[in-house]
Amino acid sequence: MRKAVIILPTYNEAGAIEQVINGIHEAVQENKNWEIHIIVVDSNSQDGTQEIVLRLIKKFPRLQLLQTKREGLGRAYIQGFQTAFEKINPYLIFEMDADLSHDPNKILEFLKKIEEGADFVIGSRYIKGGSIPKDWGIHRKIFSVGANLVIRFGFMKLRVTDWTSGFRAIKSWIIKKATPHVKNYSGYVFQVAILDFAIKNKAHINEIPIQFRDRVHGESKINSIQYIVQTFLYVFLNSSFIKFALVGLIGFVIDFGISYIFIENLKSAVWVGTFISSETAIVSNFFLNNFWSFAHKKLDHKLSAYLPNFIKFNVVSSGSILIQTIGVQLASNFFGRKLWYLYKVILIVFIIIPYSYVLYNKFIWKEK
Ligand SMILES: Nc1nc2c(ncn2[C@@H]2O[C@H](COP(=O)(O)OP(=O)(O)OP(=O)(O)O)[C@@H](O)[C@H]2O)c(=O)[nH]1
Ligand SMILES: [Mg+2]
Repeated sequence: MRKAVIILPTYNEAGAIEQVINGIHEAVQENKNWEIHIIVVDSNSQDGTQEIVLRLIKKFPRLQLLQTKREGLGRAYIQGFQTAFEKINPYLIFEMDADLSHDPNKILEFLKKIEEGADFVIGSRYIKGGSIPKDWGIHRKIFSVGANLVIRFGFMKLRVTDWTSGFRAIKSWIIKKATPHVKNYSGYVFQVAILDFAIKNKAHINEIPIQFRDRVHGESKINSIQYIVQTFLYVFLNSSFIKFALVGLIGFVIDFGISYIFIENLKSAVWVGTFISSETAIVSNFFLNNFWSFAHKKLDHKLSAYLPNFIKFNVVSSGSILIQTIGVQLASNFFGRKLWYLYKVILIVFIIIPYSYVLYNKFIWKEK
């Protein structure tokens, strides 16, 4: 029988924790394939949460309590994972809120997805069948839906719909591998970091719908402003797509700057200035992408890897130039040439950026 550990982080959840633990036991008792343990990671609650858990431990032999300092949700999870590995050595770990927002009856559905081959199952509020509470205020809805959209588009990983969900089943190998990366994220952003790491390490991700219920007891621990800032910063610093777009912008400045120097200051022929500047921008883009945007898949340090890929990069870049040239000309013919710069911006944002990002990922910085 495979072992799974459900980690329940708690801070002042005395009003809910007993019902959560009872609910989990009821929900999983039918299952024959998994030996299920629970670790409550309590960060020094002052409302009697620990006393309730200690009483329940007498009834449930597979329930444990880990007492920690209050250092944020991410820290609590990391400590919970470590205890799980040391004491139980499970095949699978669940993350689950302890405030009754997550329905224990979904646990078997998560397990089924794992049995079918998933490595990382997310309980999603944003796929068909999933939901957020209807009575959430407009601010909270916008915050939750908006944050997920920013993350999805920021990483250009549209198929994962719920990045911030705290109801998940993750295979232990992923958590072990991810620990050095995520251990610095002590707050809620930890959830985004571990999922990003799992995707970059080719974990098989799957989602099941969950209906998120509002907490009935106790108070929210989330600090929204801190959470938004940390999450956006994380996406900004870790997204290949955003780095790739910035590299494009740097390339544009280099291209324009060198052209200007050659054509205006040195009075060279226009084609000479244009050729030198665009090729310099291509070379700089190639290396910035290799060592920064796509650093996690950078090319082998050999001429035989660099040369053909550099040629492909030139072909893709020439394609961009061709698309722009033809596109801006055609649009000008149809709509008049006055707004040529607008056509150019639209083409770059909606065609050139996606076109080159997809081709780079497919042909140059491939998944290894
Ligand atoms: N151990 C520990 N648990 C925490 C900490 N912060 C939050 N939690 C727990 O993590 C879970 C999720 O936190 P919540 O405050 O419910 O956050 P949320 O679900 O995003 O927001 P609401 O449900 O609206 O309050 C709950 O079980 C909390 O008790 C912490 O610093 N340490
Ligand atoms: Mg909650």
